[in-house]
Amino acid sequence: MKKIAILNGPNLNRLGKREPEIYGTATLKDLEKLVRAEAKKLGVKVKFFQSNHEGVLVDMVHAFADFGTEGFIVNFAAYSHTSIALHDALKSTGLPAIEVHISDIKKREKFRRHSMTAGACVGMISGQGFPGYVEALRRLAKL
Ligand code: CA2
Repeated sequence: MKKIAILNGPNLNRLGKREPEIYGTATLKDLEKLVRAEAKKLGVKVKFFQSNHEGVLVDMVHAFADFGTEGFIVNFAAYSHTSIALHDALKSTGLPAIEVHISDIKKREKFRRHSMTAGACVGMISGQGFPGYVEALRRLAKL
């Protein structure tokens, strides 16, 4: 069974609490339920992890890779725009990653329009809400 890790970055544990016009009203737990349901259909094993700390996310990219993960879905949130460390961590695994953003980062503030980590990914899905994660899982399941 293919193993995929889903990593979420800073403040995504606050989903559903504020800014529903941008991120919707559902929570990170709701996202997990949605993705788990799709994983079941696809016959894929999924692991979820969220942290507000850049170094912890780097460590978890390494740990998931070392323990047999075959691909990543990443939403490093604000670190997507700044983190060479997370870019390099993904690259260091040699594994396929798809970056997901709930909102459309190209249509938001200038500082969100560039992703530092997308260059280490085989694809990016932005602005599709939670279904973006489901689509990313489908794509990785086919690789
Ligand atoms: O659209 C996305 O998925 C983002 O990665 C979300 C990040 C943001 O920094 C990126 O530019 C785009 C923000 C994470 C969640 O922030 C919240 C803010 C208020 C209430 C709940 C979550």
